[in-house]
Amino acid sequence: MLLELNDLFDVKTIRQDFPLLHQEVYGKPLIWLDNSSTTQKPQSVIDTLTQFYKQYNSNVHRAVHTLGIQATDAYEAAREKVQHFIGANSASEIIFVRGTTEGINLVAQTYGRKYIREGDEIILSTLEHHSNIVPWQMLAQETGAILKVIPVSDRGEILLEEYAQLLSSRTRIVALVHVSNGLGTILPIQEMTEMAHQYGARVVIDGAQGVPHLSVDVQSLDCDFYAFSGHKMFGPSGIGVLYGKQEILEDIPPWQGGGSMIRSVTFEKTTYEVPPAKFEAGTPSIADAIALGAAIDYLTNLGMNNIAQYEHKLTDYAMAQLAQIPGLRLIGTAKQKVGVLSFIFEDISPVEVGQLLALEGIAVRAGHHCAQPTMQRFGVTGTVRPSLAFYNTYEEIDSLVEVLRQIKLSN
Ligand code: 7TS
Repeated sequence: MLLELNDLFDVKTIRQDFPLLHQEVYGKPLIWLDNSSTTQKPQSVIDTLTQFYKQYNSNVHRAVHTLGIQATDAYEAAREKVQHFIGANSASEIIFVRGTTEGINLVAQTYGRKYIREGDEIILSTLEHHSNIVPWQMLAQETGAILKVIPVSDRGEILLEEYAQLLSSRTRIVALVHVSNGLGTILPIQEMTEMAHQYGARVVIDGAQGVPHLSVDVQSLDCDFYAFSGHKMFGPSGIGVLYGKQEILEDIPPWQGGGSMIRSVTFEKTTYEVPPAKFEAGTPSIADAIALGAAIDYLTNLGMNNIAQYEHKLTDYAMAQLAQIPGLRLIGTAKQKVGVLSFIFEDISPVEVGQLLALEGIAVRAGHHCAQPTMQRFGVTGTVRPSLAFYNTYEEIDSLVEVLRQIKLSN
């Protein structure tokens, strides 16, 4: 079976594209299992960044000279790559932001401020990252709106009947994570969006952990907004995307004011650009956006369906291996999940396990993963969280399991 998979998806060759993976830590080969925090970059992304600064560094949208035009063309070409990658209808629905966090704050501060009033309801799930909780809490505090939370099962799956009960004509926004960063659960976004739309609510998706692992099509999901981060999808940090439906982006006010987002300015009155420029005040992260385009080229070349298929098998293998370690409790066992392998040992703290793994060259995150309500639901303050990407191997899982067995034995 291993051979068949390797034929399909040649991980050994793929790993050659990631220079950082080939190093030792404490004399052991680095095993990068902290992909939900951030992913490593292929050479093509690194080269795209250097090439920009070496050959055509220039500001965008305001130059008449050659390099300025080159930079603008590359920046706008990256926008079109994002558009096609997530199946948006038009490039003007793609706003470059700093990351998922900024994307969600943008929606809360524009759509939210325009439409949310006292007594309106915003529905979230138990599985949200803090960046899809706090901006809504801040909005609720300002406006008098009420937050409602969808509970999850012991496996970490959304309880759809409970969600249906929470929806009403008072629901204005449903904000959901596509894939939980604490548990790996994939939410049934299409179905949940359809349910929300029956009540006229807008749906905001936190796609930070969706886009790196799944083939995403915003038009078939039919969500109103979808936010994600470049650094979690093999691109640079400091760049991310907010997708919004055209008619909504046209309707809502701008967020930050400044250069590039205006049509004309006088001291009496300013008129704004149309989207996406309306939401991109100031000089953007030009090189990072272009390099995000290179990451998308890389992913497209591998094929998101191939990636999802490989990761699915690797996840099943890892979950089965971890489940056999005595005293290990897996947290997050949804049927539909990506390779987030949260667990605890009842008698060793997650941070201690993380530190012991680090001494063996194995990088995982240990703690609450900025998802404290998720942790609380499972009665823990944190977990050890190995998280997979397509460049991880079966051998790396075997090493992880072996080290964990040793840690358990010697504690
Ligand atoms: N939403 C989810 C689901 C996330 O996993 C993260 C980051 C964010 C939003 C925020 O993304 P940012 O790029 O704006 O910071 N998650 C994690 C994590 O799981 N470990 O470190 C960061």
